[in-house]
Amino acid sequence: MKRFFKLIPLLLLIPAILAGCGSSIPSENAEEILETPKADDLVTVGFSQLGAESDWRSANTDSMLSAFTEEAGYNLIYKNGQQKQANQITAIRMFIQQEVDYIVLAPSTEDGWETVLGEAREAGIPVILVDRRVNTADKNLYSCWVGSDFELEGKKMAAWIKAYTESKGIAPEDLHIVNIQGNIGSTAQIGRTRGLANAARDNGWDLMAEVSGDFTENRGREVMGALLKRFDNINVVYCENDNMAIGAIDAIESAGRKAGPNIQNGEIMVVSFDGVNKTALDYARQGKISCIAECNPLHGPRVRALIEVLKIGETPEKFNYVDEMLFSSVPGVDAIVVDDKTYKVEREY
Ligand code: GYE
Repeated sequence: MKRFFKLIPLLLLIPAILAGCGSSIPSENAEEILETPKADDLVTVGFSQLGAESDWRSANTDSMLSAFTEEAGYNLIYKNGQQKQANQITAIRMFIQQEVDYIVLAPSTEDGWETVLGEAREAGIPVILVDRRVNTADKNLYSCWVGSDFELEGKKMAAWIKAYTESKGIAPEDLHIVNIQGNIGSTAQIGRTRGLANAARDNGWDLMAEVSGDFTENRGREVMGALLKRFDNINVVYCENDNMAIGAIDAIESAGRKAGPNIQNGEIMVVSFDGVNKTALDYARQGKISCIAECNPLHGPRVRALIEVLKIGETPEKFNYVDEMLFSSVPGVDAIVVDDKTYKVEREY
C-alpha cells in the first residue's frame, strides 16, 4: 500500500547508486531497487527468510512466494538472510524504512531480536513469526507465530526408537547414539535436541555426542565422518534434518558401514526429520533411513491467513501449531504414545 510512495525516491537514487558502486551492484539489491512501482491497493509484506540451507527451507520459501502474489493482493519483498542474523536484522530495518504493511520473520536463532523488533513496533508494523521463534521477554514484540512443535517431533522420534529397539530385545544401555544437530540456538534444534536428550536420560541410553551439522548435507557428512573416527560403537544416528542424514549416510557408506535398522547385525540406524527431500524419502523406502518425523514447510497460506485476520483488525491466536505425522517403512511399530496421546506410524512415504 505505502510502497508506491517509497519507490519514487529509490528510483531517483539509481544514477547515484550506479555511480557510487561502479558496475557491480549485488543482484539482490538491484532487483529491489529496480522493482517497478506496484498498484497502491496491494498490501506490502517484507519477508526475511533465514537462508537456503535445506530442501525444507526451499519448499518453505516457495510456499511463501506463491501465497503472497499480486493476484492475491500482495506485494512481497523477499530477503534471504544467508544464514546470518545480522543480515536478517538489516532486512527488517530496510522493511521499516520502506514502510511495509507487515513483516514476516523466519528467524535463524531465538536470541537477539529485542532491539530490531522494538523498532518495528515503534514504526507500528506488525511482525508475524514463521517456522522458528524468537526468545524475547516481551511477547508483544510480535503478533503471532505459526510453525511446528519441534520438541514433540523429537519426543515422537525418541518414542519410536524406544518401541522399535524394545521390540528387537535390545537393552537400553546398548543404544550408542550420536545426535547431529541443526544450527545451535534455533527453535528446531532446541526442541529436537531436548526431545532426544530427555528420552536418553529417562531410558538409560548412551547418548555419546551432540554435534551441530548446521542443517546442511555437507556438514552432516563432515560431522558423521569425524564421529565415526572418534567412536567405534555408534549404532544410532539421530539427524535433526534429512539433508544432514543424507550426508551422514554418505559418510557411513564411505567408512564401509551399512545404514539400516538391523543394529544387532552391525548396521547403523539413521533417523531424521522433515520428509521433504526426495533422496531422503527414497532412502527411507530402502531402509537406509529408518524413521522420519514429518516437518511441514508449507506455511505460506497459513501466514497469509494470519495476515488476513490482522487486516480486519482482529487478533489471531498467538501460537499456531501444525499437525504432523511420523513415517517408518521398518516393520515392528504401528503406533507410539507421547504425553498420553497415540500417534499412528505411517508406513507409506
Ligand atoms: O527442519 C530444517 C531447516 O526450522 C523446521 O530448518 C526448520 C528446519 C528444518 O533447515 O531442514
